[in-house]
Amino acid sequence: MTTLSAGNTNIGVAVPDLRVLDAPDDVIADLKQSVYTHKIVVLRNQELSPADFIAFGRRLGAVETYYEPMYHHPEYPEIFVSSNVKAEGKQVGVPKTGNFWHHDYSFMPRPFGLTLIYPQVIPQGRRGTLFIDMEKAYARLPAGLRAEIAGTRVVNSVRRYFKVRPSDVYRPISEVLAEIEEKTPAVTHPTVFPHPVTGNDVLYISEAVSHQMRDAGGQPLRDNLLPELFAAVGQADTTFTHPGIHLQTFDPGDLLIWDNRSLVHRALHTPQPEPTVSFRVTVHDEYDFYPGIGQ
Ligand code: 7UC
Ligand code: FE
Repeated sequence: MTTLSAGNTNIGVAVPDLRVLDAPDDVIADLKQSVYTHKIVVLRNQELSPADFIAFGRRLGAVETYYEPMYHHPEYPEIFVSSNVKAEGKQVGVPKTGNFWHHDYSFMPRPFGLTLIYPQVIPQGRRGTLFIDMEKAYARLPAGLRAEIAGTRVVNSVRRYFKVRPSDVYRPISEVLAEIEEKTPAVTHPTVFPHPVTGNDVLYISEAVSHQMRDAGGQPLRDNLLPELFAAVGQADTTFTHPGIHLQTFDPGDLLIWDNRSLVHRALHTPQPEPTVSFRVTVHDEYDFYPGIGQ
């Protein structure tokens, strides 16, 4: 394996030629371990059909199907499609996904540990995904902030980034908002939890979905605490030059796997959209997402 050069965050490792469907179980176990150690693994030179991609996901754990069908691959619902390319005049998947700091599924009661992205059509300009390692970010927080958030919880909701569906046109916005609250009510998670594999504490907040912090008794904490935390870790930096921010680029044939517990991420999109298509499979690994959450 070779270390990727991008950025100074020491995130990421590349694997040149792994036959992901034929590789023995112990090789897959090592691969998984390196996702937790290096946070991102880039598998180069992959040639997988949609069914192969899902089969590989199943070798890593239990595949989660996205709750909102608008994102599904027409033949393989387990694949989340991010695309601005119309197939025979029809929109497939959803354009401009994830253009905000988030963890996948952190607005759900039981998030998953691993995200796999397999880009299908890669734009020339502004390609890549930004990441922040929130394990490192927690370790670098000022001691005062670390003490203040000990034992607290964070409230997350998808409501600010829920994407209106074609079928929502002409619906009253109040009805759409009520549906979001009913189907995906706000959830609380620990603000900090130990990573089940590295054992290090992870700061689990994101600018897109985290909107309140509460003490152990459920009382709201001061309003400016979350913005201070976002600023400290780089999630408020609109120039993306904060030293904690890592840009991960990819080339055709690359398949990315990342640690969805410790990394927050954010997609880059071209202002003048060039064709972009990406397939995603998400996986619950064998560890509780955090202690006490259950399987
Ligand atoms: O459209 C999107 O950017 C999807 C986003 C709100 N959620 C992705 C996820 O897995 O949490
Ligand atoms: Fe995402």
